[in-house]
Amino acid sequence: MAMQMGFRWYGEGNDRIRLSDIRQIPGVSTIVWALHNKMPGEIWEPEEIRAAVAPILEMGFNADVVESVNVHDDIKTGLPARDKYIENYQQTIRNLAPFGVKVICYNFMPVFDWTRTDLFHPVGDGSTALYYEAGMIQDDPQAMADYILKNLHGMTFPGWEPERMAKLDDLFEAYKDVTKEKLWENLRYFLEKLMPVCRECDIKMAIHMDDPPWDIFGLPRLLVDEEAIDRFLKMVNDPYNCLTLCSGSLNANPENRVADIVRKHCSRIAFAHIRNIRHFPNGDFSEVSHRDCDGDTGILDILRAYHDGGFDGYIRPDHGRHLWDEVPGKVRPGYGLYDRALGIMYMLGAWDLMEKESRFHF
Ligand code: DNO
Repeated sequence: MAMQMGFRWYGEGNDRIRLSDIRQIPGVSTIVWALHNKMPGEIWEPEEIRAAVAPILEMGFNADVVESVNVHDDIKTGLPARDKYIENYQQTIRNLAPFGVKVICYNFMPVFDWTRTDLFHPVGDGSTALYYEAGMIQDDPQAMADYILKNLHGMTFPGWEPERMAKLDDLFEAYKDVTKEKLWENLRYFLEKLMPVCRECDIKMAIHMDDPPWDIFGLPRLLVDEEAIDRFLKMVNDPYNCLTLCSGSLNANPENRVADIVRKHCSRIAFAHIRNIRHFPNGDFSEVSHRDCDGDTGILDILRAYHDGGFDGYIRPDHGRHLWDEVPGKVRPGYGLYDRALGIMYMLGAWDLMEKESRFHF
């Protein structure tokens, strides 16, 4: 098996990008998809899955990776109702298996998924990108949620469901007593219940890193650095308990050496997200192009680490900048067509060269 290149697509009628556009990007085999109308905790029914996957397969792609099946807050907070939601999750895994799904990406972040303060920040070359202004993430989560929802212009975005965001106070209340240790314990409980089903279905659970990798608004976050990743993999030491190693999420903390983590845990990385970050001295950061020298994340070292490790999982360009006519309202923030396509060509260029060199040397 070789590494497989993926492209995240939000589905027919829910994405301006068409599958026929994606087919023109060289080297993409996998569409990373989800049922975006589902609330966390709901069962994904076989008929709904079939309808979503059919156009993907028809266009000649595989649908091996789902991002994400979101985890209900009762599982994260450890309420008694979690057992019912875990059963639903198990059923969703069973329902996905006949469609060839191999990896489920998910996250265990309390309340918020990824967090940015500016979705269309000028990069300096006329394009815009997602931006994090450290000073702004202080005490008003509602203002941030409102800002993000407004800039989605009605587009769905997992983790930012308007229904959930409308109940932010209740959510914060629910997490009030959830310490970091409790959250770890709830994650272990969840995964231990899933592992037998994953083995039976040959589907890997691949946890996404916390983005950014530190506590925000007083909410604990777990998957933040190498030590936490070591703990996570040891805690449920099963080949089906894997990582979605997101280079940009981790490297939002410049101390995180992503290439070293890849070298250490390559066999447990089921899904690689490649994104480049540029840091500013005041703690702000901007997302930038995939080109190594445009940011500080070390994209080439990371790709080399995957190549040296014999990586045969799935990889995708993560966010891209918004280029050309990708202006607010016309593009899902971070998920335009052009910069992700450029990122793919950059990654495949480096990868093909490494392949060629290794064939030449041995
Ligand atoms: C951001 C994405 C995340 C990711 C989830 C996984 O663009 O990388 O939203 O999909 O955290 O559950």
